[in-house]
Amino acid sequence: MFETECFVTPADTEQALRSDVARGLSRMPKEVPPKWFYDEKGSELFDEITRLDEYYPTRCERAILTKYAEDMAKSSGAVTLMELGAGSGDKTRILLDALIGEGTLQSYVPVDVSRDFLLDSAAKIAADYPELRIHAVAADHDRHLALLPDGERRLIAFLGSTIGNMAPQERARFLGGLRGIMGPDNSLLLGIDLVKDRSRLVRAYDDVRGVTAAFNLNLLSVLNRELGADFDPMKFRHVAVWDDVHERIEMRLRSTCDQTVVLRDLGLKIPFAAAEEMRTEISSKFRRPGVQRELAAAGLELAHWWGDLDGDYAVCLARP
Ligand code: AVJ
Repeated sequence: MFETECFVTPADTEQALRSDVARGLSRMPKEVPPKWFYDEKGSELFDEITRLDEYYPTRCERAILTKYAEDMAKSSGAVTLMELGAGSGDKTRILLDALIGEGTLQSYVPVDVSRDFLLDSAAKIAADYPELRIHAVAADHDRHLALLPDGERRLIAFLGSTIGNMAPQERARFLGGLRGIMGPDNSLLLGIDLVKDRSRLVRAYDDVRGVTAAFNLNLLSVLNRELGADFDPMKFRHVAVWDDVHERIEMRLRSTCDQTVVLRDLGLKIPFAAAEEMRTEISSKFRRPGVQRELAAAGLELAHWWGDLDGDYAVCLARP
């Protein structure tokens, strides 16, 4: 079996949702953070997205890990692998196998904000890697970095280019927080989606089958269920646009008419004008010099960069 530690509670999660939504819907433009996409339906839809032809990041990252995992293992020499956003899938296993093959790995610390998903992932890994010490931690990497267990020669993996969901200031705070918990023998492995042809980027977030549209609209069902809201998904449209200034995809939900939405549990009545858009996610895309600068500003040195042949995606290793 495996150890578990829990820093997020249902009450804590509910409070975080309430304050995120109350604050976000009072902003102009309105916005709701993407962390709330991932209820059970949202997680299933995201899994489906990762298999779409248009959505290249997952398969690009998997191919890079498959090709260079041994180099990553040699470069890190990790005794502990900590994964922010616990996988149970093939990418986690590629890293575990390479680190075990290097003869250094002793423990795996999956970290995820969803306790159920975390325990399910950890159980699957524990079954397949009985020799590993597994310490599953239910925590929110936005708030609990300093509480995470320490680890000698630790490799912290933050894959999927999920760092792209953060705006620059948030990234600076997050990278600074990571630097704050990294000892001199720790390293950071980051998945990085790169700037590319605008039409490919938009298609990756607005697929022809409408899976991403369903993923985006599912957020309204989450808010209806968790906050007693009366969003009508038929009165919103999925929008994915490329913001050339900030070099990021933005996903939004556009109101099709003048309407008012009641969020009973927050005591709010929120007006939406026809064509008004509520932002639900940013997915920043990166260039290597910019990544180097952001890591350096956080006190981290870009030590390795493993890219795919088409220049679509990269996985990099950074050290204090
Ligand atoms: C899981 C956050 C990396 O931003 O590409 C996929 C989520 N959103 N399709 C991303 C997502 C729309 C994904 N991350």
